[in-house]
Amino acid sequence: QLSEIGVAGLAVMGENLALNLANHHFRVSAWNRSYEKTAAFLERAGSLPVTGCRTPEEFVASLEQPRRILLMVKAGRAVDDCIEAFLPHLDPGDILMDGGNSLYLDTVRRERALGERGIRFLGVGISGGEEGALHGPSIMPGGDEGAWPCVKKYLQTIAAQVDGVPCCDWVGPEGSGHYVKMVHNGIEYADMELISEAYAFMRDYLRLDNSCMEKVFSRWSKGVLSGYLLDITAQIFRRGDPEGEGLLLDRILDAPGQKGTGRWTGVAALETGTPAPVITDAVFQRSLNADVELRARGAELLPGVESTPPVDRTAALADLEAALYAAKICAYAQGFALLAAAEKNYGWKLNYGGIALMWRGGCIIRARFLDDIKAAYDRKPELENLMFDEFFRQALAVNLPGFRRSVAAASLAGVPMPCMAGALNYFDSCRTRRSAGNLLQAQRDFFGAHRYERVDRPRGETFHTEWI
Ligand code: NBP
Repeated sequence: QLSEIGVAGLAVMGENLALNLANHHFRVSAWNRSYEKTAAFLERAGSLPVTGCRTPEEFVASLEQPRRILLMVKAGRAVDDCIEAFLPHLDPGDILMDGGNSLYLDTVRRERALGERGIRFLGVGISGGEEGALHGPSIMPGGDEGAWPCVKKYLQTIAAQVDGVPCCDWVGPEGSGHYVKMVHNGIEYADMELISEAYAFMRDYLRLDNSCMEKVFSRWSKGVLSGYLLDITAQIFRRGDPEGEGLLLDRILDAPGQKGTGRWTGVAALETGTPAPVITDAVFQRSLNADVELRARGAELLPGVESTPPVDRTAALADLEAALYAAKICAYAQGFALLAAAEKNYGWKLNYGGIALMWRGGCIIRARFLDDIKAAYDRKPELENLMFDEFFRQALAVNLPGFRRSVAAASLAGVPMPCMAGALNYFDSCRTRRSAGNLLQAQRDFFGAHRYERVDRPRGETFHTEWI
C-alpha cells in the first residue's frame, strides 16, 4: 500500500516528525540523503507504518497521488538540491512542503518556480524543537492555498493541541508561513533577552543568590508571564553542575550563539521601516555578549558605577515583574507590526488572531499571554498596534511605574538592559504627539535640500528654505 505522506531529511526534526505522523497511524515514507539515518529511523520506528527509501525515485514512487512530501533538510542549498532530485519524478498537482527554517524570500522564489511546473509548494514554519516535532509542534503553513485541504489533516493532527484547537492553521500565500515563523523567532529572541536582562538585574544589582532567583522565576512563571520560556528558566535554576559543585548555569560561558532567524527578522524590520527595537536589540545583544574578549577589555578600560543607592529588594522585584510584562507587550506589538508590514508589502492577508492561536502551544514562545493577544484581535481585527487594545492599554498603565523605575534603576546601577530600555522608549515614542522629528527635518533640509512639510499646511505640500 502506498504511503500517504513522505518525509525527506531524517535529522532530529525530520525523524521526529515522521514518527509523530506514524504514531498518528498515517502511512509514512522516509528518505534521507545518506542511508544510515534512514536505517536508524526504521529501527526506531519498529512496527509503525513506515517505509524507508534509498533513492528519491523510490521515495516518490512510494507515495499515493497527489503526493505529499515534507522536506526537513537544512535551510538553504539543501532544499534546492532536494527539489532538484525529486522534480523529475513528480507529477503536476503533487505537493512539496518545506518544513525547515527557510528564509521566506527563498520560499517565494521556490513557490513561483515550482508553480510554473504545476507543483504545489508550501513553506511550512515549524517550531518546537525536537521534542515538539515528536509530540506536537506549532505549524505555520503558507503558500499555494489549493494544496492546503490536501495536507491539512496531516499537519493539524500532528500539531500541538490547546483546548482542543490545533496549533496549526492556514497562514496565507507565498512565503507567509515562513515569514510568520521568522517573526516568531524574532519574538523568541526578544522574550529570551528580556528574561535574561531580568536575571542580570537580580544578580548584579539586587545581588540575589541563585535559590532566591529560582523562587522569583518560579513565582513569575505561574502569573501573567506564565509560559514555556519562564518555566524552563526556573528549571535551569534547579540544575546542578554534572561536573562538580554548584549550579550548572554558573559554569556556562556567557557567549550566546544564533542561527540567523533573529537577524532575518531584524533585516525585515529595517527593510520595511518597521520599528522593532526590542527584537533587533535582542539580536545585537547576542552578538555583543558573544564577543567575550571585547567585554573583558571593556571591563578593564571603561569606567563603571562607583556606588548604587540602597535598594528595597521586595519593591524592586515587584517593579521588575511589571517591567518584564510591559516590555513583553511592547515586543509582541513590534512582532505583530512586522506581520502587518509584510501584509502591506506583499499583499498577503494574515489572520493575526489565528497566528496567536498557533503560537499558544508546541512552540518556544507559548504562553498564556497569547490568549490575550487572540482576544485583542477578536475585538478588533484591524488593530493598528497591539498596545492600543483596551486590555493591553490597561495592562501597560498598571505596570508602567514599575517599568520606568526598573529601567531607571538598571541605568543608574550600570546594568545593561537594552531590550527593556528599548521597549520603554518604543512605548514613549508611540505616545509622543510632537516628536523631535521637526529638528531632524530641518537638518536634512539645511544640508541636503531634502524639503520639509509644515504643521500649518496640508500633508504632502513641501518646502525648502535657504538656511544660510
Ligand atoms: P539539519 O538542519 O541539521 O539538517 C540536516 C539534514 O539535512 C540531514 O538530513 C542532511 O542529510 C540534510 N541535508 C544536508 Br545538511 N544537505 C543536503 C543536501 N544537499 N541534500 C539533501 N539533504 C541534505 O537538521 P534538523 O536540525 O533536523 O533541522 C531540519 C530543518 O528544521 C532545518 O531547516 C532547521 O533549521 C529546522 N528546524 C530545526 C529545529 C531544531 O530544533 N533543530 C527547530 C525548528 C526548525 P545527511 O544526513 O545526508 O547529511
